[in-house]
Amino acid sequence: MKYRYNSDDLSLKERICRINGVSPEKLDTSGFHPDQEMEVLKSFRQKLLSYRDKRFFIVGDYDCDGICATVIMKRLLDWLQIANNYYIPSRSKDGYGINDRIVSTAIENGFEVILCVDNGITAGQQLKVARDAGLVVLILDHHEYSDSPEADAYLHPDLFPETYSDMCAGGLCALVANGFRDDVLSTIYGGLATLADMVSVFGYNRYLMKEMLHLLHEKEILPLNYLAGSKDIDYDVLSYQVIPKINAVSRMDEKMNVNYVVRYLLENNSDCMVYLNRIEEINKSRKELSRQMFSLAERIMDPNEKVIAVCSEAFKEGLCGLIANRIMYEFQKPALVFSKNGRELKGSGRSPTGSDLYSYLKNVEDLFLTFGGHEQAVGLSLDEEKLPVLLDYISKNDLQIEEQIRDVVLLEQEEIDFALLDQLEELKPFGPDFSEPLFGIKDPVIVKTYSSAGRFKKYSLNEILEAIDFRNKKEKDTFSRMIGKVKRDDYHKNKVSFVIEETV
Ligand SMILES: [Mn+2]
Repeated sequence: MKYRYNSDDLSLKERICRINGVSPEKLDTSGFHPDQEMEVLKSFRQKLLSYRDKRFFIVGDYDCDGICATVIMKRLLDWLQIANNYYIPSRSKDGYGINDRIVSTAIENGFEVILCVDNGITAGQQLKVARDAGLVVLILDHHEYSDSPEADAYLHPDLFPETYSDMCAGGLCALVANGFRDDVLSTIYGGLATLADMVSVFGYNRYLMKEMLHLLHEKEILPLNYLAGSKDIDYDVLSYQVIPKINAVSRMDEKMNVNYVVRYLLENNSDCMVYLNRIEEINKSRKELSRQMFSLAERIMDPNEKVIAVCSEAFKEGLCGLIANRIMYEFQKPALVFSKNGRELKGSGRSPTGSDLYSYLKNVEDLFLTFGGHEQAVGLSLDEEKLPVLLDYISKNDLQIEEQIRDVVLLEQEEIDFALLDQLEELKPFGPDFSEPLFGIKDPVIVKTYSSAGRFKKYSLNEILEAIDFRNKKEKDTFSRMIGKVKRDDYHKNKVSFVIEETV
């Protein structure tokens, strides 16, 4: 990793915008109004209303986006007094998206409309069966598609003007739902889905996320407040505490049916406590299992390979992506992690910015039973007898990784204070197209050092500033530069944290 130090005289906002290559005006969300109307949106709503006497079956997705989208549409249909039920497929038993079994269940149970949220746009085959059987199909989806969708009506962000073009399913659903009436929970869950789904943080997405946080500061939304625990809700608490808990359930779905998470979020009163304890427990075991899987991966992998590939019967399918991500992050290399069930291996791959794992594996696509994804993340499955061929390909063919240059906002340690924290808060949310800035401290002066055996090292720099290093590296404690992120300290309100990523 290379760093480029930026110490020009602009304001923090201007510096961070320049580093990200965006103009400061893009951060302004005042141009958005909930009552703003688009024709495609209006006609979708009319279409939906025209089926109001029919029985709806919402089919969602098991990640945070799909769950929030399901919650929003369930609330809307209830409010419109449309008879409805919902189903979120099981990650391990059904896999992603609507399938033949779900379609037959809908038909057998007398549903008349299938409403797919966060899936369906590429499920032409399955949905054709439903339409041939006389059901109406509606789709709210944001995934890429090439064939015209099999639906009586659909909405996809590519039908919208540019400022709405990279919305997730939860955001789409909030847009549809809030056109009927203003609903605080729909805005909140739309914003939460947007934060979770790693889509653009500009345009309507930004408006929605800022509205969400504003509403969460004004109102008590028990299911989310409980998941945040004792912490004050901000974007980081949502991204690193709340969303992972919501996502944990489908990863461990032998312990709890993911449909209960929809119920949990719908239940905006203390009754939701019943599910809360289970979600918390599942998240704990998800963390523990991830730790075990990672240390097993470390033991069986060859860290000298250019692309790290590991496979074990002990790996849990739903967690392979998380492990691949962690290997990639810690070893700065592309990683493939496979779980094994009978003869079938199911894997997830992650690779660093500046590389294209998708094209690299596309060359040997014939080896796979299923294969999909994009440059930095792939999902695939294969028969175990094909694994040696894949490993052979990996060992003989390099995956090019372009070295990244990361911009660093260079500051004196005295400049890192609560005022800076406030300025950063104003610029949030950060995301894939507006990344959280890296800061550099010039010649840090360390007043005191603490270390917590094997977990972290902490350096006290002045009365309010503490730098913390989780990297577990043995190095001397004198630095000419510390590079990292500036964070609020959740536990010590009178401190500002500097989370070290690199030291020079
Ligand atoms: Mn989604």
